[in-house]
Amino acid sequence: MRHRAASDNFSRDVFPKGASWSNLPLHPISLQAGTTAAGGATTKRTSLAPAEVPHFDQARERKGPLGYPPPGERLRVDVHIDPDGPGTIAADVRRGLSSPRKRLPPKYFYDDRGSRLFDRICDLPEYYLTRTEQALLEGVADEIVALSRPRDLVEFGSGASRKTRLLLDALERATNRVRYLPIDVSESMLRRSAQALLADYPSLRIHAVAGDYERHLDRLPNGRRRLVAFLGSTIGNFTRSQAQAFLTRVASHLNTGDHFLLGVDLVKDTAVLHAAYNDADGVTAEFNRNLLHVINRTLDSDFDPLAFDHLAFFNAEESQIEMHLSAQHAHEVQVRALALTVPFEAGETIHTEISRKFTRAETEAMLDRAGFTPVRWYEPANRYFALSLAVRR
Ligand code: SAH
Ligand code: AVI
Repeated sequence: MRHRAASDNFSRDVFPKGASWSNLPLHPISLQAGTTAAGGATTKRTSLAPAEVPHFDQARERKGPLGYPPPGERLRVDVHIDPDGPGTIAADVRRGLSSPRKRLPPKYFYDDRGSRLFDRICDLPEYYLTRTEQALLEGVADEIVALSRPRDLVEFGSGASRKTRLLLDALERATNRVRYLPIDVSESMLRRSAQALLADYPSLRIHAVAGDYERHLDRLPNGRRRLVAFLGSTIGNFTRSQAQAFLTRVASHLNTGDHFLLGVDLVKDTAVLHAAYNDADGVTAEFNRNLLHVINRTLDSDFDPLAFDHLAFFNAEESQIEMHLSAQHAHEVQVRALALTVPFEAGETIHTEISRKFTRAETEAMLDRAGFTPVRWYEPANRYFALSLAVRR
């Protein structure tokens, strides 16, 4: 089979040729995505209890030309996104924009356009995180596979599943066949990435979950030896207490001996951090403003995203990059779906994201408190980024 070289630029496949952040289409938000799965894959919109979720092993297989079932039969997508349910965009926006210090949760960056913008960020020269983690993983994926020997590879916030490929390649080298279980709030990116993986890995089976990993962990089918990957330092987008609670919840869904692979961005020179979140091409600024496009479309509001400046700086006390959107002038925004008027003073900000930067001691203590025993710590010579492999006690 064809192995995609680690240096291959996967984003070229995901991000259309000739596109730039300024001409990316504003597609309908994935929270209201359609009902048809590409490639004939099974789509379930209903919530299934774990016990009801059939495993692929039980499915009848029709062999494709390579002796494997065709891609459509190797993909299942469960959709657990309910735009009207609790903890969703309407409730979060009402709470966040009514608060004296306005804030919005970062998970709403990732409609289709936001996911593509993030994928673009991953290739920016200033955004060292992706390429550092990728290079690290290239060197250690075989050892991670040997230590964890998974039957299921679970991934939280899988996005374009770029780095996943390094794990899948290592699994193939070890003739360790797995089922891949990505969970991501961006249904369109989840489907696009799954299709690309199915094409490149003819024996891979994917059971994707479009949902919120803060709310839908119980929707992941269970019962097999797992390697759970949470890459890209996405854990840094949680506050300290949210991260601890999340890891504890993850551990409670795992069995003794299951492994957890966590990517964390490390504390470093402020200028390097600052550049990573203030790139010269303004892609991060557009990613930040995309949140307002998402709210406009989803909640019928009239934000002018260009009336807000992108602000990103390192808060050393909290060891976190903070992203804000700062109103250029005093004005009011109507959020019609919520019958809400939101006043802004000139210079008033909406806090859109934190991106915490970690140390080894902090990361391992956090994993330990959650019920994991750290088994390996991998970091490159420049100590920009680390991978922590831990096992559920
Ligand atoms: N893991 C990839 C992508 C990181 S970007 C990488 O390392 O490059 C963060 C990803 O997490 C996005 O794909 C976003 O859609 C997803 N995400 C953010 N919040 C989420 C949530 N609450 N539940 C599920 N997915 C979420
Ligand atoms: C997904 N997450 C880890 C990214 C980060 O670095 O915090 C999101 C991002 N925000 C701005 N640039 C990238």
